[in-house]
Amino acid sequence: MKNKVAVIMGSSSDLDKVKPAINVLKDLGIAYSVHILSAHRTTDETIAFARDAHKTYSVIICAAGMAAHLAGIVAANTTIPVIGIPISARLGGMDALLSTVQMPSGIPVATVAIDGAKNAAILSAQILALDDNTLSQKLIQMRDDGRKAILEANSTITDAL
Ligand code: RP5
Repeated sequence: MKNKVAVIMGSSSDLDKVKPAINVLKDLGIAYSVHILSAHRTTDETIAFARDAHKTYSVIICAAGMAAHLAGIVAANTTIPVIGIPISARLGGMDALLSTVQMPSGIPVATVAIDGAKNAAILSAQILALDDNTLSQKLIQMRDDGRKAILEANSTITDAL
């Protein structure tokens, strides 16, 4: 499996909400590249990217807001896994959530929460970790760090209030 994730967003205005995904990929040492491509404004380029993606990437993360068709149009043009991040540009992100998650049968998009960029990167890492034991160990460590952070918060919350 090629150890590379493509992160695509529909507009440069999405970047701040996508950065947590990029930070996770960096922290886990996963090779990635970042792209701005729009389902509606660069349709031909987006489809061309998706059709060639299997040559370079193992997973594609697509972030878009409003009528968020980016993940869907990418998924329709590749068989590598596509993870969708609905971005909260308008309507609290419900518009993007439904546009991303409500795919017809046969063309799945693995959709994370509204602005759930971090989970998109973790899910992509879990896919890559299927045949990468080093990455798998890093994910186990990340889970353990999360567990310890909650236990630490639990042990101090009463005294803090
Ligand atoms: C979507 O429309 C983008 O993903 C962005 O979330 C939203 C607004 O885009 P801009 O008008 O800021 O370029 O396609």
